Amino acid sequence: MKKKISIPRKENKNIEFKERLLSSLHLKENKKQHLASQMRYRLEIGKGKAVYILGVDDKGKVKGLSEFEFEESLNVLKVIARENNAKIEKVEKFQENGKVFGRILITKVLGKPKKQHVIIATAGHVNHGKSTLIACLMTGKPDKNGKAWLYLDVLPHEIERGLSADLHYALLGFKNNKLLHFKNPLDKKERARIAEEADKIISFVDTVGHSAWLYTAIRGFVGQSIDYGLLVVAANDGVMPTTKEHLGLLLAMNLPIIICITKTDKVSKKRVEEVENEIENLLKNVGRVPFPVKAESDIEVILDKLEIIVPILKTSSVTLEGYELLKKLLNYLPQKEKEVEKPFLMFIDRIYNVSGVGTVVSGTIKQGKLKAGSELLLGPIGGEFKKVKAKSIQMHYLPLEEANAGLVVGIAIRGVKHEEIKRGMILCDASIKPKAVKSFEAEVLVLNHPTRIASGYEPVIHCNTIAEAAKIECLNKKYLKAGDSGLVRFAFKYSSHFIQEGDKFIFREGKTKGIGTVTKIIR
Ligand SMILES: Nc1nc2c(ncn2[C@@H]2O[C@H](COP(=O)(O)OP(=O)(O)OP(=O)(O)O)[C@@H](O)[C@H]2O)c(=O)[nH]1
Ligand SMILES: [Mg+2]
Repeated sequence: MKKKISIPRKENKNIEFKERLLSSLHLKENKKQHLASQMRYRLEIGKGKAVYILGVDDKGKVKGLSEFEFEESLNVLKVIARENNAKIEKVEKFQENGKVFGRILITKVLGKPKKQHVIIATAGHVNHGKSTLIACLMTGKPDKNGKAWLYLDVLPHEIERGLSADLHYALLGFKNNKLLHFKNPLDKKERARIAEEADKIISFVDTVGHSAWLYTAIRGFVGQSIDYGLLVVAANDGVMPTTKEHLGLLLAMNLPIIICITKTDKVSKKRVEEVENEIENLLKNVGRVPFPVKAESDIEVILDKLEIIVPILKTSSVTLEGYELLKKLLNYLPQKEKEVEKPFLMFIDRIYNVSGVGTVVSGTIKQGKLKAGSELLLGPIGGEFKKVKAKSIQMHYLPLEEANAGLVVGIAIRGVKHEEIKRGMILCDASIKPKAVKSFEAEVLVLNHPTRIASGYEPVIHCNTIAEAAKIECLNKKYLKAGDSGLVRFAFKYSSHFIQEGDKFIFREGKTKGIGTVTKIIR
């Protein structure tokens, strides 16, 4: 063991200080992913090499560890390195006053890394540039003629009116920290190639801003198991009613949020700052911390704090201002915890009839993993679950033999008629023993209501991909006003659905909005 070490005075570039790493804390899925992101960042800056100084605090002060603590920390680093397809190359151990500290060199391993996957839903007022932003990220080219949104809005009535009217899925792929650009985002072969080549995939769920389709936006936020919300605010209009409404919904789902001010090319610098202030005030009022991202080094600071901190970036799809920073942020965005070990479960979002393939259902895998060829259950169909077979699986047009929780997939199924399947039904492993639920109890919070909610009131419930009217019975209070919380019983009006204790949902009717958590299944 060496006696002396010259440790760098502070963290910078590819050097990271860590006082101590505990398996019980730092290997928990969320924490692990944050540390993995941080290492990914250090490795990129160090061109495949990162240096970790163990036993030293953030400020560079030597704290020292016991032999046991040092070995444990080293083991944690090993696991984190593996997440990044990297390994511990060299360990130098030093001693000071009977305590150990050390310098660990981590290097990238060549070969195919583990694929990372993140799902982001866009949010924001109509025409504020959600679809354009995604399209320009995909092509890497400025939107010179204002037509880039056509890569997302492909339905005839969307093209005609220039408005998004349904959810659209898009894909960004990073390989070795570089964004893989599309020649044509509509080309299915190109999509499949990028999905295959990328070591990090971002699936975008592009939602809609027009208030007439609020239910579709909610389906985007609630039904697709999303990891982050990307809220856009156009610099000319500033914060609009839908901006606030969508922000409220993302917060209700407890999602980390990224904000892009768009269309900065259209207004003066002063106006952009005004809008930035407006956004900052809005965030402070809802208990999140705004953080204007100005340089690459800002990204590193916020990566493990996105539950509270909201990065704000200034962008233009005409000049591509802000895109480099946005791409960096997206590349390092930590993957979220997924329940891969549980039995397979997916809520069906869309149903297609594909010629030559048959019935295909799509959605985001909520938990577990699926192997092509598996026997599954689908329903409830008239209160029952039917046996089906998953013939094949695709992700962004790329055929897969197996797919894990968090992936947006299309699954070709056999065993049930196309017309019998509805959005909101599930596809699951039989071990779940699913039951159809007609009635349940929930703890709710009323966000907005003009008067008072009493028993008999019938809002629409949005839970996973389910959207159906349900009758309320107030259990512990006679009435619920805006801002009130209480215990209620819901009874679906028409069908029964697969609902589980702990499920979060949004309920809504006209201007009324509330959130809830299922506390008890009644059936
Ligand atoms: N000048 C300028 N125009 C932009 C920018 N981003 C979007 N636009 C234009 O704004 C209009 C609306 O853009 P979209 O991307 O369709 O907006 P959206 O938010 O997806 O709209 P909905 O999905 O209908 O809610 C289009 O005409 C775009 O060309 C920008 O950064 N600068
Ligand atoms: Mg759009």
